[in-house]
Amino acid sequence: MKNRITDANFPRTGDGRVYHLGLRQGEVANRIVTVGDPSRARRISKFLDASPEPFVLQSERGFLTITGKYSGTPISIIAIGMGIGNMDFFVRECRESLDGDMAIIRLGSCGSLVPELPVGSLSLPKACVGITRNYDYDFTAATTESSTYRSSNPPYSISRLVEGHQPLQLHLKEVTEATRPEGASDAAVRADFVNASADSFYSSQGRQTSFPDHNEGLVSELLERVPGVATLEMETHHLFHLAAVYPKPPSELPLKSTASRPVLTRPEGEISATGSAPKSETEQEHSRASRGAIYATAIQMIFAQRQSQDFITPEEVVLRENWAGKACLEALVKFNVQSTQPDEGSVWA
Ligand code: R1P
Repeated sequence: MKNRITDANFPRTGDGRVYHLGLRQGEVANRIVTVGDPSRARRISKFLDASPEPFVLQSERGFLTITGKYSGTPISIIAIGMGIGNMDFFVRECRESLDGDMAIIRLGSCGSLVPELPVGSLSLPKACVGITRNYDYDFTAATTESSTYRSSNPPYSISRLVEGHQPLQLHLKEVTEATRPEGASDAAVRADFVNASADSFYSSQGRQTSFPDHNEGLVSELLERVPGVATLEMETHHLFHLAAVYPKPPSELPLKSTASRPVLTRPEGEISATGSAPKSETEQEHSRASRGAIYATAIQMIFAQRQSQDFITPEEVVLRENWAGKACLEALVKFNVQSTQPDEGSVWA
């Protein structure tokens, strides 16, 4: 950390940069594609307009932001690494660096639990559950009875469902189908499955290691308890959860051709997103409303098939990252996000 931080509640540098992503207002756009892997972000950024030259910021904590324009519309591609914690930093710090609505698509990899999604397929989950390790369970216990998963103190907790933004999901599916490349003619593109996001790649995804994780029956339990669950990864549930607890977006799809919602403005004297955090509950509520809604969806590339044990090849990864990456950019720029971000002073101006 090189610069002095001015606020312990929501740490920022004196020039308005958030603590972990390193961004300040004007460096992140209202439309965002988020990925785990920085090389995936760089690959997708090749589709951005050449002018203005995309802005690139690698934060000290490893977050990579690339902001430019796609077909003339500002858009950011942000690599966040892995896990719930990093998704939390990403959503919160971007939200506080932007006014207006946000539309976020996570483009990630995942494992498949069902034959309908072989390696190389794409799944756009309609909803997610979270799977978390229960630290109050006695992991040193000798055995795990199958009934333990449904006991009052199970080793893992499976959350209730949270939905993504369905109009954005269906719009992205349509764009993905329309941009299918040669070489992927037989790849399934599904928008009818549920995803499970786990807090570990190993234990809470039912993988067996030398640790006593008491997870032998976890995947069967998940399939039994969550109708339509088909994929496992680590971040999408938290993205959907944070979007769902923000003021609700309208249920219809605000495509660019449709009438816009009125722009929410700040009252006289309210501080901007780069100022200190509001303190009272009313102020916080207003601050959320004035920032706008969060539209969130995801597109997942099946890298691993947990039944057949197949794993994707590097060539198949490149083809799918290019395909799905371009589809995310196309879908987002056709999405009528209410931006109150001024172009003036921004990196895309
Ligand atoms: C694990 O290998 C990582 O891959 C998946 C998981 O969610 C986890 O982050 O997603 P990404 O490919 O986007 O990182």
